[in-house]
Amino acid sequence: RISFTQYQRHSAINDYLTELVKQYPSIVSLENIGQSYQKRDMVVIRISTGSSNPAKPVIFVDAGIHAREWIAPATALYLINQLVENSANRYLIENIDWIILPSANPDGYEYSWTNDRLWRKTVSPGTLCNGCDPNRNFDFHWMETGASSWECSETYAGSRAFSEVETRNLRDYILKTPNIKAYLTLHSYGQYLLYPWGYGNVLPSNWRELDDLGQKVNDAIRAVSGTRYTVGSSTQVLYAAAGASDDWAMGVAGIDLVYTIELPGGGSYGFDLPASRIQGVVVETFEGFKVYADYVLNNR
Ligand code: 0X9
Ligand code: ZN
Repeated sequence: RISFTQYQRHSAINDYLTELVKQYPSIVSLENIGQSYQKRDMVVIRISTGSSNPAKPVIFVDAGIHAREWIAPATALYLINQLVENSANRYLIENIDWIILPSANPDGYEYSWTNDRLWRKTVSPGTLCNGCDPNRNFDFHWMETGASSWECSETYAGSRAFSEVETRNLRDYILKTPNIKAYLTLHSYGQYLLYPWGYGNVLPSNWRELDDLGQKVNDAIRAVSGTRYTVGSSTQVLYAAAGASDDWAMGVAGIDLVYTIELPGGGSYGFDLPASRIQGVVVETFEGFKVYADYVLNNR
């Protein structure tokens, strides 16, 4: 079974998904959305009790866009675990379909296990340096702010928008999937609930709604553990950076509830949160997912 006392390799994540589809075929289905540059499978899990409602809302969650942010895939795995294996959470899948991509940059993730714990990017070969920051590679205000055209930079945006197969796979899957009402992308670290826009100091028309909902999520998380998040637009509370998946999900895919969740940090570098802290983070964050689900249910 799956453990939350340790981090999981990419293959163990996919093995768990395969195990779930065998054990719970009536509520779980898998789709391989394409392979990474090094031919690892990128697998999404759809969790649903099925429905007669053709417009059943979907919440899409991804994790692991940045390789070193190991707590993100762990949090996605716990969400999957709770939605599928804990019958007390049945109500969360009866009226909402969840689609979760727990490992969005598998090559980078594996490289952060085997070669460089602090690897952030993809691993596609360059001339001087390898890899591109997938969260600067999306085609919305690409390369305008907070991104680099130097391939050795940690925020290298790529030779062109969607130069990376991993970001193209994610793009194509989101664009072909109907009824996505919320897009949540898991990162670390810093305890931020970030909404668009991240490309510059402008706000989307529904920013008050995004702010209010973010505050509700923060309240729910704080109530379980005391952990406090800062809520705001990426540009206003963090920094401006264009070409990220969140801005693209809103600006191009047209999803209007969009958040980058920067989970808590720890360890020596912030990204290397000790495994002993996984349990606390995943449990408190699950309370936040419930708030998103309630909101989508009642307002979309
Ligand atoms: O810089 C990023 O890509 C994210 N922070 S991280 O430390 N995980 O790298 C923040 C992205 C926020 N969204 C936008 N700037 N659009
Ligand atoms: Zn990140």
